[in-house]
Amino acid sequence: MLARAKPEFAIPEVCRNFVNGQWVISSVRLPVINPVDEQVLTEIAEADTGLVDEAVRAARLTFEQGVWSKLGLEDRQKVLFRIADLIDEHADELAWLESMNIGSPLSQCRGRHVPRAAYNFRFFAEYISQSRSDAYTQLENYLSVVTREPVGVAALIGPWNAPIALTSMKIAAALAFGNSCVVKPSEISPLTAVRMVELIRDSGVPDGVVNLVNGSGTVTGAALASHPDIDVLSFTGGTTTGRAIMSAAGKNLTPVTLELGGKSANIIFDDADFDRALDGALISIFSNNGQQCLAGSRILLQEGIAEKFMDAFIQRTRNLKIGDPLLPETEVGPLATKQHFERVHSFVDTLEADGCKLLVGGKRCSGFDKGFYYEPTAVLAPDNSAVVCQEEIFGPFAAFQLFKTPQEAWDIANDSKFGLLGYVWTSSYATAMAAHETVKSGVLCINSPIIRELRAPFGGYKESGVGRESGAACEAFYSEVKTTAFLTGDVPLRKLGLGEA
Ligand code: TXE
Repeated sequence: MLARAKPEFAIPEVCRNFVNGQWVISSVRLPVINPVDEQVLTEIAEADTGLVDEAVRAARLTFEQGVWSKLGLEDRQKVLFRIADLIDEHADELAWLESMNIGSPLSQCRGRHVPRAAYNFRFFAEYISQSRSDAYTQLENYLSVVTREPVGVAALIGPWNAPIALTSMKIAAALAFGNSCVVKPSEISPLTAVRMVELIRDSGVPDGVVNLVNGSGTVTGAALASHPDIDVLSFTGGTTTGRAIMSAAGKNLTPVTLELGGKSANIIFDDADFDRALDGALISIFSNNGQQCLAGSRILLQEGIAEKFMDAFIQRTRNLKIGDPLLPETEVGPLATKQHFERVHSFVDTLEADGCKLLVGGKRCSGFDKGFYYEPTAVLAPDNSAVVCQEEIFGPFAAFQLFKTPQEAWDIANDSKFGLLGYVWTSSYATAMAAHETVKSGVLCINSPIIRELRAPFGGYKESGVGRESGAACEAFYSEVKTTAFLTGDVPLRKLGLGEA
């Protein structure tokens, strides 16, 4: 067996708040639990309404002073590239912190999540150098110029399932377009956000431009979402929380983007490349311990390959290496929290009433005294009305269904309150085109697991979200557009008030 990564990096005794360039503690402490041994890993010092207000005021002040918002483009780019470089330099540490905190395999944190965080900063640094403005000359005697300005103060509320990859996207975009921000990581997973904010400070972002507040959703998150001096709010998390945040922000007419849950269909046709589709299905449901919004959690199989596919899938699922996420060979680690473990397991209770057959898993992993280890699970559902086909489980839990015709597959795929991703595996160009025209999801992958192209919008239809994230979508969200009309010719004006009284 390969050696467990040494605990060679430090975990802070308490995760503090970063407000106006100062690390600030508070008396209310919340524990952060290690999902492997269920012990307290560290604590967060919760920011109350007053501290959230201070953070917003610091962001506002720096924004108005222009220390970042008016910095020249090349200087801003240099800082963003420096952040990316620092993330790369500290990649081992960041991956270790992430893995310790949420239980995702270290190999996945180091191989995908942390490099993605660095790439987010590089991508937006490069993107802003290509920004363009529009000018309209069609109206005689006028030149109308459209320019973009930073919008102001951005509230960035992050999730726990892939904190560094997802929260860095928000910070990178907000900063790139010249904004100040207040970041609130999930109370479950603050470690990489705290470390990343230190690196952001070290890279030369002026004090007060990036602030961080730790705490629960109901105290810190709610104070931030309802703050009247926030200009935009970007959130990734659950649909129920998304509704609460949008309502709170709506009272102040604060625009929001919401990246919410999913119940994505992974549709596999008889003519698919069997081995690739099998690899893709396993990756889509078991990566990141199944805790990902983009999971292909409904696997729809055409009848001709269904039996062979399920057999192979079950076999590979049984072979998955479950264990300590710091071990290099681990493919599936523990779920992030006890509460989440219980929620995932609760779906097993729905199977009998819905006529579903448990194929593999469905229980706590044996062989672990401690830790939120859940057996990778697959069930066969008789139809799409089963609870496990409708609700986002957000764990290593796949629900198979069978179909005969492409139309049946599209109907099942679209029979969902969500619409984040779709996956289709086929060798038929016509079937791929039909999927493109029919599947109602914000992103569709043909013959591939998720590929996140940052230039292209990411986000969902229906209850999977509001708005999109990408270069252009973030530019639109994190900036205000201004149209300035210049008079260029001789235009006589109507003369009011010259008539007889
Ligand atoms: O996340 P929440 P939870 C889904 C998944 C999961 C479910 C619930 O199905 O089981 O959501 O997860 C902050 N005002 N996803 O409850 O509540 C909170 O502190 C302001 C999908 O753990 O959505 C945290 O920082 N903020 C997903 C953030 O919101 C509030 C990722 C996310 O927490 C708040 C995670 C409030 N009233 C879960 N309440 C994805 N889309 O990838 C909470 N928060």
